[in-house]
Amino acid sequence: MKATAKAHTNIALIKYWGKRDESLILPMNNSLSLTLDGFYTTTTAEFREDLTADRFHLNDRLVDGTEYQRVTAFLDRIRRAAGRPDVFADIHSTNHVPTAAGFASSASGFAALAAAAAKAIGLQVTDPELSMLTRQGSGSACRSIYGGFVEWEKGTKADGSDSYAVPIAPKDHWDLRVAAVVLSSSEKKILSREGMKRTVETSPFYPAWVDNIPDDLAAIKQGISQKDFEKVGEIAEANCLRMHATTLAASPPFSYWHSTTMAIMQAVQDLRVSGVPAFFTIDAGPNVKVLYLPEQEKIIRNTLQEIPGVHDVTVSRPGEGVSYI
Ligand code: 2P0
Repeated sequence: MKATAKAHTNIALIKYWGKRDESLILPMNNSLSLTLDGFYTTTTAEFREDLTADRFHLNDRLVDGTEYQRVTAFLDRIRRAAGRPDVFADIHSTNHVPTAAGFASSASGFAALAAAAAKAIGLQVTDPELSMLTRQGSGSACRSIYGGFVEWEKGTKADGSDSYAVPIAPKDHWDLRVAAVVLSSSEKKILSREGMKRTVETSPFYPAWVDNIPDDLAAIKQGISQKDFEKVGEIAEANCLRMHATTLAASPPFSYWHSTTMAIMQAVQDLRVSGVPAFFTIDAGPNVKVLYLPEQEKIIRNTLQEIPGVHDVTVSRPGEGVSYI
């Protein structure tokens, strides 16, 4: 009753922002991401008859508190699905993240945990079923089941049985690059879970966000299929800005950006003015991801590393989906 899985994190080009069901983690809108090869989690799950509670080790440290509660609540779902409410698990996870700042990566974490735990307990699942299961640990993680470009279908059913990820194009379809720019001070003040909830409940901009998604999705899927970098980059950057605009209109208002975040955004826009195609996207934190094509690697790296307040720049290529080791 032991299995090990590896999953990569993903960056959303069309963001998941807002839930219609908080318990089942059902989103208000479809989202679309690229799985990245630079950041991944490996997790070993072992279910044992002699354990009286789950144990969760992250990077060789025994975890307790909220983080542990989230993992054990997720394992409860796996136990229920497998019809084995009586067995507990020993979980060992390692986050392979090139820097200590930011990128705790619940996406790769829950995807690796779901795959390892389902296999270890003997649950036979298809990829869509695994994605659905993973979604209930963390929404964005359901996209990390697949490599390359991935869409998470929001679904319309109340039980969540039609809300899972679907592969759009494999990782070898297009050699896009994503530079993850980590800031020196990247303390995240408002967790994405709280941030999206406050936005859904209080931001008058939120309905406009939801209304705009089908147009962005249709256009970006066409851009991905045609490998039209300008089109994909423009839509991703605009979609990111719209998501962040919803937080400014929330009550009380909030923003994930630091001054360095804005300096990086400006630098990327300046690069475009000087003829270098590059676009940014930002999640629920101050770090920035920059999209570009391989031929721009040198100028992108040099430009980003020189910005004051930038701690680290790590480049990813499209990554693969979940695998078993
Ligand atoms: C995304 N984010 O699509 C968006 C963009 C942040 C901004 O998914 O509550 O950690 O576990 O479902 O997946 C972050 O939210 O939230 C996220 P839960 P999650 O990647």
